[in-house]
Amino acid sequence: MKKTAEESRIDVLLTYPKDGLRLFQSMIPTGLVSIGTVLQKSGYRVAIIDFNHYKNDFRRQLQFLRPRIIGIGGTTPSRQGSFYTARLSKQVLPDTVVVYGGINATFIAQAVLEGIEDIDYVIKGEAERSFLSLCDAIIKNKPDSIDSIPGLCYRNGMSIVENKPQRIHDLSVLPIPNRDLVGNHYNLEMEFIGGSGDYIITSRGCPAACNFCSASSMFPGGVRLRPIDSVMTEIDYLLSRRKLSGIKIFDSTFTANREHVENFCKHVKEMKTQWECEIRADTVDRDLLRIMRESDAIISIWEWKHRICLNSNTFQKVLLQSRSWMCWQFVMILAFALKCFLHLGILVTHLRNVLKILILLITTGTKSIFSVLQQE
Ligand code: B12
Ligand code: SF4
Repeated sequence: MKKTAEESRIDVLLTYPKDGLRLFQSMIPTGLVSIGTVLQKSGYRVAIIDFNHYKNDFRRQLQFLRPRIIGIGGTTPSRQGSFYTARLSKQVLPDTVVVYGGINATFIAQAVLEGIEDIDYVIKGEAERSFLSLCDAIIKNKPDSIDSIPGLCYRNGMSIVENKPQRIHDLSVLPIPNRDLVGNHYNLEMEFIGGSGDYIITSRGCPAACNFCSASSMFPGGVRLRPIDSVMTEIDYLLSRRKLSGIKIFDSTFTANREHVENFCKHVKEMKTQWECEIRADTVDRDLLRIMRESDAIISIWEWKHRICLNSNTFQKVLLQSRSWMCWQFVMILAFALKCFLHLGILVTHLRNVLKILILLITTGTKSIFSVLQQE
């Protein structure tokens, strides 16, 4: 039977922009799905559109769904897609509230609200609870509560108000992300195990604060762990949905807490599935690697974020079982040398750019420099 206009209406539409580069595997937008699950559990009617897997007419679908609130996520490289979604949403449904959030929004909230009028609110940081509070305020008509929502940023006359983001201390309060919200068209090609897999996040945050990485600013205050029961229930859920070759752990730094890893390894053995993860080399030792290996892990090692993949099963076994620990040390030194080499390359590029701008300044004068750069 055809749905009536009121039946087809939803409360919240969450969208994820297209990865224009198309360089990567298709993976579910976990942050959005986590928010969607929390809203759904609180009784809101939620839909998610991931534009990486979308072939319909967005305008027509907007008219059909008529969401009260549209949440838009995305990364820095995909931000133009996020802004375009905001523009289309306001063109079709001018009264719908448009909210932008996620890793890019968190760091440029003020600039977004100053420059993009199609976006009504930005939510900084972890948004499961803040988004729920915003829905309660708008849909249940409690406008007075808006100014106290953590992480919420909005225009107030000529100024921009930016509330302090919320840190969800206890991750056990979050439900397991409901993958049915995004459908079954995701196929994560397992990098090291091979075959098709899926991914999970077992912790938030990172104890390090590398200056090129947003992990510890996005999820500040160190590492928070999900309870192991919840992690295992999620793995069980993933394995029950479809045939998978393995699971990928995509935490910022999975091996930041040794006890967590040991606990994970102990329990994951019972699942009889292979798993892979990327680690920071200085957070593990030989014993921990052995424990991981014995629980069917395929490990890829990052040394100061330059990755050396020990992706051959045999090579890992040889490394861990024989006396070839020296080989491991060698790999670390090699990685460090690689890092120095790359950084030197970046430095040279920067110096070349500075030199180029100086030459332009001298030859063209300051007035025309921007037009010259634009032409270039
Ligand atoms: C899995 C992953 C990927 C997957 C994408 C999967 C997907 N569809 O999301 C792949 C491999 C494709 C990928 C690619 C890239 N990635 Co990536 N990726 C990750 C990773 C490891 C996990 C993401 C995740 O699930 N996090 C867990 C969830 C719970 O957190 P979250 O997504 O941040 O969501 C929370 C908040 O952001 C917020 N939120 C999220 N969405 C929304 C939407 C609304 C409306 C609101 C209000 C709030 C909100 O609430 C959520 C719940 O609390 C993160 C690191 C990390 N640990 O987060 C990097 C990370 C997101 N990636 C990063 C980078 C740099 C990239 C690449 C640019 C790499 C490259 N050099 O090419 C590309 C970009 C591709 C593109 N064009 O967008 C950076 C992002 C930096 C930035 N400023 O954008 C991160 C943070 C890694 C880092 N520490 O530097 N990535
Ligand atoms: S260790 Fe990794 S996740 Fe942590 S801050 Fe450094 S690069 Fe980011």
